[in-house]
Amino acid sequence: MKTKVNNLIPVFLTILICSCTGQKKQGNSASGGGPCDSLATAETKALYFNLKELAKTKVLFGHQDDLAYGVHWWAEPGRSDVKETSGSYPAVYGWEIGNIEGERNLDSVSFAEMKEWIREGYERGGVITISWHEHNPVTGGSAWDTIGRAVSTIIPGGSNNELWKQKLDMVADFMLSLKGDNGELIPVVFRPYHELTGSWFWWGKDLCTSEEFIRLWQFTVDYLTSVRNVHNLLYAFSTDVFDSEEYYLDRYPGDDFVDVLGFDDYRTVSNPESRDQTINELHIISELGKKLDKIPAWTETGLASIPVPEWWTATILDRIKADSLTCQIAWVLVWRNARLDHHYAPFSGHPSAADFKKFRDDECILFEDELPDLYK
Ligand code: BMA
Repeated sequence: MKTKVNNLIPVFLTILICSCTGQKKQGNSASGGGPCDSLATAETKALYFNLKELAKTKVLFGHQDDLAYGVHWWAEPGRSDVKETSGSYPAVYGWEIGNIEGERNLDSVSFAEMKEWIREGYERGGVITISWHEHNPVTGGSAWDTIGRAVSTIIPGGSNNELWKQKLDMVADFMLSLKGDNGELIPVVFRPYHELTGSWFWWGKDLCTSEEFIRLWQFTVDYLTSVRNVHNLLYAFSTDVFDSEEYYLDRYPGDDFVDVLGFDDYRTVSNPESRDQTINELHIISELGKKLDKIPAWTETGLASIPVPEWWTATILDRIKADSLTCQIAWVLVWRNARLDHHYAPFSGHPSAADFKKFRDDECILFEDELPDLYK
């Protein structure tokens, strides 16, 4: 009798844990090679399959906040520093929803205008990806405020879990408000809790355990898909610089919770001597993409203010085209054109503009005007 009861305890505990944590998910299943949200909308599924396929031969170029402002302008309809120097809008538009509780994001971009720009870019065939530099939920400080071991407080069972659900509700409302001209939900590659291998954000490596990070990620995906029925998202996991598969996967939340394997790297592209390190990252991410059947992507990079006129072909293109594996990433995105001392794409008259045009003309690189229909 004792033995029998003992045998039942693990089963009972598993059921109890799963029902309390919501780990028994309806919506998430990576089976069949589709997105981890098995209820993803038709357009979201199409985007997933098209990006995975395109990654084998082409690399999409992306730019953060491209339509919102440039180095010398703010919120002017139709403008884009990338278009004004290359002739096309970027293929991927990065947006940011930190300060989701406000009217403007942490970089002062109005959420109402952002929704319009997202619709505009999507209607032209571009890809939308959204990052989330959310405030520290313990202190109310910025994403860079690492006080308070915040992750442990917002996961289920933590004192701020309800608060975090409210934030996720705001994220859900925002995502569900993104509609194309025909009323369909606009697919978004959502990239929360990025650069998790560094310790500069409150969700970073030294500020939570692996278990806590993974729990936060899984909770986020479960809450958005199963509780809020958000089905227009692909989920991008992105580390900072890395040098091995083991290091990259240390806090990987699992195949059922991730669609895009991303990494941010500003460091190795700033120095010609780090060429091999960038190439190593591209090899690992492309191989992992195949192994785990996910979309590999270079989710953030850039050289601040691009002081090297040939940086586009001599560094980025050179590394992406180093061999047949390095070019097998779905996209590469450079950061925002905030001001003269903080911009990552050229503007009219920029010393790197001519080289940027060469980069844009390479057969491997796709800008928006060269994109196939990604949503069918
Ligand atoms: C950082 C900088 C900050 C900005 C943040 C979120 O890399 O550009 O100025 O607030 O990204 O966009």
